[in-house]
Amino acid sequence: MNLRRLLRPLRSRFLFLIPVAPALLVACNKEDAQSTFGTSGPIANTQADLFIFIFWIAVAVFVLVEGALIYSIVKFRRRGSDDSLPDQTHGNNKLEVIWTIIPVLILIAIAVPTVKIIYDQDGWPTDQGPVLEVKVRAHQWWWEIEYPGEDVVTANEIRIPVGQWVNFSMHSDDVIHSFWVPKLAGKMDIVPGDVRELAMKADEAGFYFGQCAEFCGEAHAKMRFRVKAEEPAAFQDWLASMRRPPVELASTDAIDGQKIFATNCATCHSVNTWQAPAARNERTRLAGLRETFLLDQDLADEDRVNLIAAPNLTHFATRETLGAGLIDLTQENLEQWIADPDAVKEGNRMKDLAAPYRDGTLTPGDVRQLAAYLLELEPVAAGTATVTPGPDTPLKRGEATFAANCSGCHSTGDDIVFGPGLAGISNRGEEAYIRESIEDPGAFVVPDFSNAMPGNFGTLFSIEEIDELIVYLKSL
Ligand code: HEC
Ligand code: HEC
Ligand SMILES: [Cu+2]
Repeated sequence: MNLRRLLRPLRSRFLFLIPVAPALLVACNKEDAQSTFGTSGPIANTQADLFIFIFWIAVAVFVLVEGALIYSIVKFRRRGSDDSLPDQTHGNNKLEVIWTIIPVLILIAIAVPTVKIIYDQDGWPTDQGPVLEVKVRAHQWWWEIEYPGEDVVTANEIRIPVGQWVNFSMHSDDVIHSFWVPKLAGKMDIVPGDVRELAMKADEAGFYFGQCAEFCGEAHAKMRFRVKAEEPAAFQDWLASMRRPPVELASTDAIDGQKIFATNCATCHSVNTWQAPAARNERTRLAGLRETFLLDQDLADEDRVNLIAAPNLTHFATRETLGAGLIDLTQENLEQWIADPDAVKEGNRMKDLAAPYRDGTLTPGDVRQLAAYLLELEPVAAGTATVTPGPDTPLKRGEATFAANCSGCHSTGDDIVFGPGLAGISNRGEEAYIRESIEDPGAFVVPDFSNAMPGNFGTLFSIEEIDELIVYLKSL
């Protein structure tokens, strides 16, 4: 049989590879946002180098083994009508020892650098300056970000300084997720109930793509995020800006939007963590929302309060993306998100749970005003407001604590936001009742409301802070 005839069926069978091959090769483009070849930090660089090293060993093995195979097929093929058996080489000790030892040597050559790098990359170098700690908490399907000790909380976009080691300590509030910034480091699974740590460093400024890399439910593929690496001074400026108050709203749309937000959106989203107490409370607030959500699963439809932990929106206008790193933050995209979040990101919990979507009460006008409001949420310029003059009476301090911690659920009039309106609260009970309502809200649950007020204010606030709150509440 001649060789051409032998190869003919193969040729047609593998024709489909011709259109597919370029598609496969595209995955190797260094410039792509999630390419593991276009690396920008020491962790990813080392991992890519190790990959290339193993890749070339595999190429050499492939060429040698396939070469030997093809050579034997051609050289020892059956010729003419000679039916006699070729020489048999069973039990050739020399050959068998050689082809056992070679793979062992290859595996050792791969194992030594691999194991070394696994140990090297556990933690961070101790001789390269201070390490920035960033807390990441994964939620279905977005990321909560906290800078411990800085009183800064944000979501979905993580700012880090270029050239400094950053240690991400990661938790999950629900299922297993995986944190992956391909250009900076390999992925790390985040398991509920456990803390996982992953250190990395960005050598170049950039807006790096991140992606959850462990299937975690309906919107998993769209659970993205960004890491924005910027010069250390710019990073410090950003941290400081996150603690400054927002600019005064300028447009009437934004001012109207703020009211719509307070009644429809503030139950899940906070916009006030530029204030330190609110920033410190954000984690507990989100954990409380998560508990309400779990509790909700057991309730009949009419009893459900439908709350869930949601991304922090403080100074939202300074972000560049929306929907957990999914699309650019533009007026048009934002309006589309608010009008119908599911059209942008199928399965997200905002559309499922937020009351205005269940009741279909948001008008196109509301949507426009809400977007206008969110797009005006940015900090005042540095120097304009070095912390608004401290409220100095107990009443004023109580008011500030209330604005930062309670106003998302309570109006100071008669309107029900999520909890009861608090106007005239002192007529509803003695001071002891108000105190108990704050410190132990479960002790007496106001009829027709669910027991969904966070239970940790008693430990979160000092005795003075609670006294001030009561002074303020009694004034309503
Ligand atoms: C039931 C709780 C809940 C309510 C109420 C709610 N949201 Fe959301 N919102 C979420 C959740 C959860 C997400 C994250 C969705 C995702 O990315 O999977 C989200 C995401 C967002 C985002 C994108 C944030 C980001 O960083 O990508 C914006 C903007 C937003 N919501 C605005 C609003 C507005 C405006 C309202 C009021 C009309 C509102 N939300 C009401 C739960 C809620
Ligand atoms: C997550 C929403 C939420 C937050 C935040 C919240 N509350 Fe409440 N609050 C409720 C709900 C729901 C009730 C009614 C159920 C109950 O009595 O526990 C309530 C009840 C109350 C009552 C009793 C009202 C009455 O009519 O008798 C007081 C007083 C009160 N809250 C004060 C506060 C203060 C002060 C803060 C901030 C430190 C605060 N709440 C934060 C949801 C909230
Ligand atoms: Cu995930």
